[in-house]
This record gives sequence, structure tokens and C-alpha cells, in this order.
Amino acid sequence: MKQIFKNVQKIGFGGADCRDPMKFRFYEPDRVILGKKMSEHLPFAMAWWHNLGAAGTDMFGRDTADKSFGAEKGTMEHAKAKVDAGFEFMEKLGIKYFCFHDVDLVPEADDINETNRRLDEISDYIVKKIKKTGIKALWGTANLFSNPRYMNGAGSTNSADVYCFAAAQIKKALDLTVKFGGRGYVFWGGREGYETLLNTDVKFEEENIARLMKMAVDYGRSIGFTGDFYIEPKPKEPMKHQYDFDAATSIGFLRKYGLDKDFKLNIEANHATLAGHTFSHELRISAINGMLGSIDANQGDLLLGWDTDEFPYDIYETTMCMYEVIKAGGLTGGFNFDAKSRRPSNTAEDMFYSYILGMDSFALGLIKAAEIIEDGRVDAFVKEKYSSFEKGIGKKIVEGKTTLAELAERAEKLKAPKAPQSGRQEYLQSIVNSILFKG
Ligand code: XLS
Ligand code: NI
Ligand code: NI
Repeated sequence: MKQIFKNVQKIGFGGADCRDPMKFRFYEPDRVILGKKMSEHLPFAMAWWHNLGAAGTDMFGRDTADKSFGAEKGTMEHAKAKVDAGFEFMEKLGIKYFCFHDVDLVPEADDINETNRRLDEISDYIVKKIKKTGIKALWGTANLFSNPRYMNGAGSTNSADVYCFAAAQIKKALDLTVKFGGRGYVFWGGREGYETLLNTDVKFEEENIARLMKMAVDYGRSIGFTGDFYIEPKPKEPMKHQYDFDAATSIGFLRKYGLDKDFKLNIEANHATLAGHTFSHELRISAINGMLGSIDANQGDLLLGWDTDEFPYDIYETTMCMYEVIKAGGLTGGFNFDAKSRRPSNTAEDMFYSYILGMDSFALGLIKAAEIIEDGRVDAFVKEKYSSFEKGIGKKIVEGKTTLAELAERAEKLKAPKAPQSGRQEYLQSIVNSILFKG
């Protein structure tokens, strides 16, 4: 078959000092870290929409990159060319998974029956590639936000007919996810939110979203989907208020509607920062609730208040992310690069440089997180910090063997407590720095 990225060979490992831009400096798939191969710690995925679709258009200007891959855009030939390009791209980088929306795969037709026919055709073509390469879907999803019919929401719409279209798209996207061997299925509530309470019944909308998710679970299980469903929290954009604001909000919602056994969370770094949290915070909240499923690996710009979807390069962030992931025992999903090259990075080479940067940033983060854990000082400090709850009255509190009156009695006897132990934040940050940077 004709190569699309003729000038790029398979990306190998060059080592930290390597000056060849088409080599990894840190990502060595077979290197064992804490008893597991890097490739198992880091199941990377390509995002179909950004990598094969987004070509630089923004609110102020049109495409800067050529993503026609030799075919006319908007045709089934182009849809197939994207498949060819995508699989060649993933093979060259050693990426084993991809993520997709239904309408990333084919041009959407006016009639949903025709869109579904196109999806059948392209998915047969994709399955052939899957069989040849072993590359599978990490997760699939339905785009329930671009089409004008979703202007008032999908699960939260005021139109029962639009709700049916959302259901139809989810049904088809679940079929495709199963067909592509997907590990998960994502709900990102792009239009599930509101601008003003003056025209919104929040309670009703929330309940209707839950009903749609419940039906999706029932249908998924009925066709043999054994993976996880995920909510991908995001606080705003496109809507002013979105129902899946952050991890804590989404977990509360899932528990309220009895969806917590089938759902986990897909945490996106840039969404975490938009919610006013750190990426690590969102990962920790998910993990302690048994709901850390998958990650959309990108990075925002703290000076900008929207989802800039940049390729991650901040090693402090990737390190602290991997610290959380390792502690949580890994992901059932993986690391989807929901990221796009910057608008002026408009060549095919830039597509590769972007992924090399992202994969290397997470590989280095993994190496450094393992070093922090093996070093042990941070863990030891945290354990020691709470040690007053390991004995005496502290132990009784934890075991639920005391009363408010007994605690008050002890306080009265002590008259005033000793100052609690220092939090030592700066000492701990300096340990992390000493592991990250060797000078
Ligand atoms: C948008 C979301 C989106 C989801 C998939 O902000 O990140 O890309 O990951 O619908
Ligand atoms: Ni995302
Ligand atoms: Ni996003």
C-alpha cells in the first residue's frame, strides 16, 4: 500500500541526548518500571478527531494544515484515506489504540440511515486494519454536540425527537466500539448544560441524562460490551454551566442514579484546570472513589480560560499524574491524546513531533514518579503526618469506638493541644525537584 507519511520511518528510541527529532528520548516500550513494561503502564491512544480531522481552523481563520491525505474532503474516499493515514501513523509510533466519535469516521449525511450505512462501510474497512495490525479502539463515543439539533442539549434536550437521535447515535457508536474491540465508551456532555435558569428545568434535564445513560448501559451489556462506561467531566465550554463539572460532581451524579457500577471517569488534564483544580486532584478524587478509568492526556494554558488541548510537555504535571496512576494500580483505560498541534505547526512532521513530545513527556513522568515512590520520603512523610490516629484515642476514633463526650473529656483534660506537626510543603517540593532535576 502507498505510504502517506513517506518521509517518516518507524520511530525508534534514541535516548535522552538524542538529537534526531524523529526518535523518542524517553519512551522505551519494553523498559520495565516497577515490574511492568512502559507500554503496559502507558496504553497510548490517538484521537481520531484532532489528529486526522483538525487542520487548524479556529474562530478567526481557516485551515492551515492539509489533512486531505490525497483525497477530496467530505467523501468516503477521504474517510478511507484517514483510516490509512491513521493506521500508518499509529504503527510508526507504536501506538496500540485509537479513540473516535461516530462522525469522525465518515461525513455525516442529512439522513441518519445514510450516515449509519457509511459507518457500516468504514467500520468494515477499519476492522480489516485492526486484524492486520492488532491496533484497537481504546474508547468510542457519539458526537452529540456538533449537529444543530443538539443546540438545547442531547440527553438534556427539550425535544423528545432529538433525544431519540441521541439514543440512535449512542446505539450505533456502541456497536462500533464493540466491533473495534474497545475498552471503554465515553460520555462527554458537550451540550449537557445550560446558559440561564430562566429557560431551564435543571432537575428534569439531569434525570433525563441519567435515563439515557441507563439505556446505554442496558444496550451495551446486551450486545456483549464488557468494558467501562466513562463520564468525562468538564466544567464549562461550550455551555456556561455543564452538569459534569468535575470528578466529585460526576461521582455524586453516578451514585445518585445507580450508575456507579458501570461507569468510571475519563479525566482530562485541561478540563481539570478549567474547573479550578489540578490534574492530580481530579485523578486522586476519582481514584479514592474507585472511579479512575481513563485519561485524556493533554495540557491547557493557565493564561487562557478555554480548552486549548495542547500536547503535554510539563514534566511536573506528567510526573504527578503518573504518581497518582501508579498508586491507583493503573488504568482500565489508557492515555488518549485529546490534543492538537498548534495552528502554525502545520506539517505532517509536526503531527509526529507532537506525539513524540506527548509520549516522551508521559514516559519521563512515569520514570520520575517511580523514582519518587522508590525514594519513599514523600510516602513516609504522609504516613507519619497522620500517625496520631494509629494509637490511643486516634485509633479509637478511626475504629469508631469512641463518642463525642469521651473526646471532649480528653480535650478538657489537655486544656490546650500541642501544635500539630508542620506540613513541610517546601521540604517535600524540594525532594520532588531533586528527583526531577539532577543538576
Ligand atoms: C472536549 C472533550 C472531547 C471529548 C470527546 O472538550 O475533551 O474531545 O474527549 O467527546
Ligand atoms: Ni477529552
Ligand atoms: Ni476537552
